[in-house]
Parts: sequence; C-alpha cells; structure tokens
Amino acid sequence: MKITNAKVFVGGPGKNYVTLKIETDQGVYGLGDATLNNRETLPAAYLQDYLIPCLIGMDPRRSEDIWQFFYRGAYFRRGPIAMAAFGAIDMALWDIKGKLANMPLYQLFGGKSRDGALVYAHATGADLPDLMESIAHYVDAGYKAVRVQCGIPGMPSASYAVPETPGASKHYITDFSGIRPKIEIWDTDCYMRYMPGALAEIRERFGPDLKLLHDVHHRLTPREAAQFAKAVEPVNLFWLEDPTPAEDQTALKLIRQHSTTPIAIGEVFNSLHDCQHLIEQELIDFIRVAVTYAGGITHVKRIVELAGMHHIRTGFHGAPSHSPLCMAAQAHLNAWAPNFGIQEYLVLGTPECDALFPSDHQMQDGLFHVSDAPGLGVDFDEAQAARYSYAPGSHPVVRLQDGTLWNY
Ligand code: KDG
Ligand code: MG
Repeated sequence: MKITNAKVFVGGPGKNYVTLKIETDQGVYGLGDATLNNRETLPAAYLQDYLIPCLIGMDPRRSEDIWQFFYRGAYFRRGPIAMAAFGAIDMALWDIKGKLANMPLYQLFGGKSRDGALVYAHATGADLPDLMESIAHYVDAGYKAVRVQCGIPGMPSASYAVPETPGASKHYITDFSGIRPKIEIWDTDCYMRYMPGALAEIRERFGPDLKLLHDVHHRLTPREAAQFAKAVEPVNLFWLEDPTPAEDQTALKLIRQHSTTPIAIGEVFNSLHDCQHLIEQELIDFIRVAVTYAGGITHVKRIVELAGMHHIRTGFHGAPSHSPLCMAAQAHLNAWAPNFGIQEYLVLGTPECDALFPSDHQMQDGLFHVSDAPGLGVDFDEAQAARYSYAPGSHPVVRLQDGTLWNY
C-alpha cells in the first residue's frame, strides 16, 4: 500500500483551518489538521515544501516509522510549526488505519472507557452581571462545566477573552481585520483585587455542583499566582489554568507549596519533553496539550500515558481556532483515556462548518459522544473548501499601563 498524493487546504468559515488530505493507491484517504492559530501558513508550508515530497510512496500503515522519520530526520526537533505538520500527517495516517480496520479510532486505542466525555464551555462577560448571564445560558443548555472570564473594574481595556461591552461580539480572541494586533492593557493589581471575589459570587449563585474553570492566561508572576491560587481555594475550582507563563516550570513549585487549587497547563506545549518535568514532579493536575500541535495522536498518546502514571488527567486544548478534525482526534482519545479529565469545547456546529467537515459526532447535555464511523469519523468536502481562503488575523498583544510588554 502506498501514499500517492497529499494536499493542503488553508481556510474555513471565519477560521484559517489547515487541513491535510492524504490519498492512497487503494482509494482510502486520511484527513489531518495542522491549524496553528495566527501562524497558519507556516505548518502548511512545512508540509508542502518539506514533508509531502518525502511522504509520496511511503506505506501509510507504518505511522510510527513515518513519525520517527520526520521527527528524527528534521535534525532541528520540536517546535509548534514542525509538530503541527507532523501532527497532521500522523492524524491522517491514523484515520487511514481506522478506515482499513473498519473501526472508530477509540477501538484501536483499547476501546471506550466512558460513553460521553465531559466538556466545558466558555462563559464570558464584560462585567460580572454579563458573565452571570453567559454562565446561566450554558447551564440552561445542559453544560456541567464552564470556564468563566470576566471584565475587571478599573482595567483600562478588556481582560483576557472578554468583550469590551456587555452583550458585544464574542469574537474576542482572533481579530481577522489584519496582521497588526490590537493592544490590550493589563493591570495585575485590579485583577488580584477583583477576580477572587467575583469567582466566589459565581460559586454562590450557581451552587456547588457546577464545575468552574478559570484561565489566567499566563498573566501572573509565580508569587502572585501562588497568592491567587490560595485566595480562590474556597471557590473549589475544577481548575486554574496557565497561572504563569508556561516556559518557567519552576514557578509551579511555588504555587503547589501554597495551594491545593488544581492547576492546568500545557496548551502551548508541543512535545512530551515540554510536559515531562511538570508531570513527573506532579506539579500540575491537568495536561492541556492539543493533538494538532503536539505531534499528533502517536505523540499525545505517550503524553497521556505518562500523565496517567502521575495522577494527572487530560484537559485537551479546544480553542475557537481548533478544527473539527483535531476535536475528533481528541474525542477518540477522550473516549479511551483511563485518565480523561475534561475537554474544552466551543460549539463548532455552524451550518458552514458542518458542510465543510460532515460528521456524526454529537454533543448532548454537556457530554461529547464520539461517532462509530471508521477512523476519525469526520469527512472533508473539497467543493466547500474551494469557497474559503487564508484570511490574515491576530490575537491581541498585551502591555502594562506604563507601556511594558506583557504576556498575552
Ligand atoms: O491562540 C490562542 C488561543 O488558543 C488561546 O488564547 C486559547 O487560552 C486559550 C484557551 O484556553 O482556549
Ligand atoms: Mg487557555
């Protein structure tokens, strides 16, 4: 069996999905996702210029050897661009494997460990009443877990992932009006003064059962993060995400020494080696990698298994930019993983998106039910894809009030 052709598509309805289609001499094809938010053309070029010319003629069933060939063969290993490109190939090869076996992917991993996988939605508000309304909306829709992000009084511009004014557009992460980022102004004092109390009010209003998550988005120093994690302990968060910039892994030790609030980290990690220290030292509770840019199913499965040995559960990244293909790959891992925690899930099901990526995966009552179709269980309509092209965009860049550049 041989790979005969591979094509890359960039575009989508309001998104820049990077989709790989690998074709074989037996008519079976596989689909993979290489979407890297705000840098989408780079994994596409890596695939087109370096990987696809080598891929043609390879046996698609040898997914492990193909992964090693590209990873070891690159010499300059790791990095989100390369790992997203390898990830797309790996995802497509697993899709082919599932189709050849006539089985959904979760069966190839070891079968289902659960029927529906818990997901969390994003509630957001320009202020606390606006956020309360947004949370109520998701609770009414059956969600059992909600990430809560709130505008902060005194903050000169919107804080992470919140609209400027109540009820305003929720397109707050990527702005597709061009490459030049919008500037947001961050004030740690305002945040530290306001957010713990706001989280306590949310808990008071929605009761003990709703799972509450909060994303600090790398904005605090280790000492501030330790103070914050300790202050919010009575709220009983499901997790506190990215309290500090993820590259300084020693920071997590200070947080652990001061608080038992569960910590989730890893959405910017792209390899097992980025996760290894935090997992082995048991400094986190949830690992947040994405199958797309952490090297595909083959590599992420290794991360999940290492995490499982250290009581760490999964909480895969599933931001608005994530393609239905990545979400499907993660859904199959979520159905199988003995140490599954939760899945970030932002409703992908617009009619345009469903037409581009038809599938039978279902969301019901806050649980994701993976379909039994062979492989990933998602198709790709090339005629629909022809309607879209790359649209330059950027998420904001953050400065402090005095102009100092800060972490987005
Ligand atoms: O591109 C950046 C987004 O993926 C990020 O802001 C999303 O933090 C995020 C999350 O938790 O989904
Ligand atoms: Mg995050």
